[in-house]
Parts: sequence; C-alpha cells; structure tokens
Amino acid sequence: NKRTPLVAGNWKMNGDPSLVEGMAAALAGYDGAAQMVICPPFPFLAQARELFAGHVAIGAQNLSDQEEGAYTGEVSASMLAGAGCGYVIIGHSERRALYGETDALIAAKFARAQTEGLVPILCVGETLEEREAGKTEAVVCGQLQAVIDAAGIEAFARAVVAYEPVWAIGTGMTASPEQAQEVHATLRQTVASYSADIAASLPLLYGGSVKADNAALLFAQSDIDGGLIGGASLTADSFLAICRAAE
Ligand code: G2H
Repeated sequence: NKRTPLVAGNWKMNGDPSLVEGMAAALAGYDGAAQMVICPPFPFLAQARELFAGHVAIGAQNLSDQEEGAYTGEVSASMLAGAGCGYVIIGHSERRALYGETDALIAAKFARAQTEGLVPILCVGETLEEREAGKTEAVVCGQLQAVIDAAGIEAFARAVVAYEPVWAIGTGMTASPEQAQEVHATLRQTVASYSADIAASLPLLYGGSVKADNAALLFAQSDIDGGLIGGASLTADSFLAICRAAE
C-alpha cells in the first residue's frame, strides 16, 4: 500500500522538560520511513516545537470543541495550530471513560480540529465486556460512524483512525495481530463503503500496550499502518525501536 507508516507517542499526563530534551536528542538521528509524532502534555508543546524542529511532528492529546471564549481550562484548535501542532488525539478511551466524552462531543472536536488544519487521530475501541459479548464490530464501527455522519466521509481524507481496544490499554495485554487486523479491516471496509480512495489512503493505527517486542508482528498486518504508543513512547529506545518496526 502507499500509506506512510505513522507512529505517534501519547505521553498522557507524563513527562517533564528533560524528557522533551532527551527525546529530541535521541530522535534527531532517525532517518527511517516512519512519520514520528509526539503528543506531550500542553505545557511542553512550545519546547517540543523548538527542539523537534520539524523532524518530529507534534500533536496535542485533546482540544476544545469550541472556537474561543469563556471556557475555563479549555484549549482551542487555533491555539494548538499556532503552537505548532499538526495532529490532535480525539476520543481516546480515557477521555470517553474518565471525562464523559460522547460520540457527539468527539465528532464536534474532530470537525473543530480540521477547521484549523489539525489532523485528528480519532480513537475507537471496545471494552472487554463488549468484546466478550461479541459486540466489537458494532462498537468500533458505531464510534466511527458517529464521526462520519457528523463530519462527512471527505473529512477522512485528512484524518487518522486509531483502534485501541480498551482492555489492552496500559494493561500489558495486547490484541493479537490477527485480532487487530480483523478490526482494522472492518474499519477500512466501513470507510470503503463510502469511498474506496479515502479508505485506501486512510492511516489506521493500532494502540494498546504496543512495545518494541510486539510491534513488528502488529505492523506486518496489511491494514495496520502504525501505532499509537503510550507507555513505550516515554523512553527513546523503545519508541525508536517501534518506529523501526513500522518501516
Ligand atoms: C493506549 C496507548 C496509547 P499504552 O492508550 O494511546 O497506551 O501503549 O500504554 O497501552
């Protein structure tokens, strides 16, 4: 396929300025084929922009669905674009589960990101209970469909989708390459039912306890174009090894 491998590091609420420094130094020499994206907490975006100097793209972990105004504690899409972000993670399961983000809010954030030229990394994924009840496909396709309905399929020409089974996040349990591929294929088929071209170019990332030692088999699957990496993105060695596995 013609999709560029993409590996995004989601630092979550971790890290400090010295991690930005160390990561910038370690990633500077990377000249492989994967597009690297680092998504640090908001206060480190300016430092990341300066030190990554275009070699590594930067992204935010969240944004407001509103344009501007009296929304205490929120950060707007235009602020993120102005701070040098190219990407923003939207609808991570931690946002859905811990902060009550609904499909409707996630669709609004997705649209808001795109109006400022940010590429949304839309996360979808089922819980263990949903998987065991045989609802995986219905859940992940429903989460995707909610955004397709609100934003239109054309919006997916400038987006990334990440499949993150909730039961695999930070648990050390990873979906098998076959389990992940099955869901990725279903997601791509959903998009293809609207547009074969958009489906063929849409990067689909896998996330959920991706490590240096399981990345290669996951990324070898035909519909897995890279990863959204949490814990293993906090050390340069493991993040670099995962980027190499994605090439
Ligand atoms: C899933 C992932 C990154 P981890 O949340 O988004 O985190 O790799 O730690 O499971």
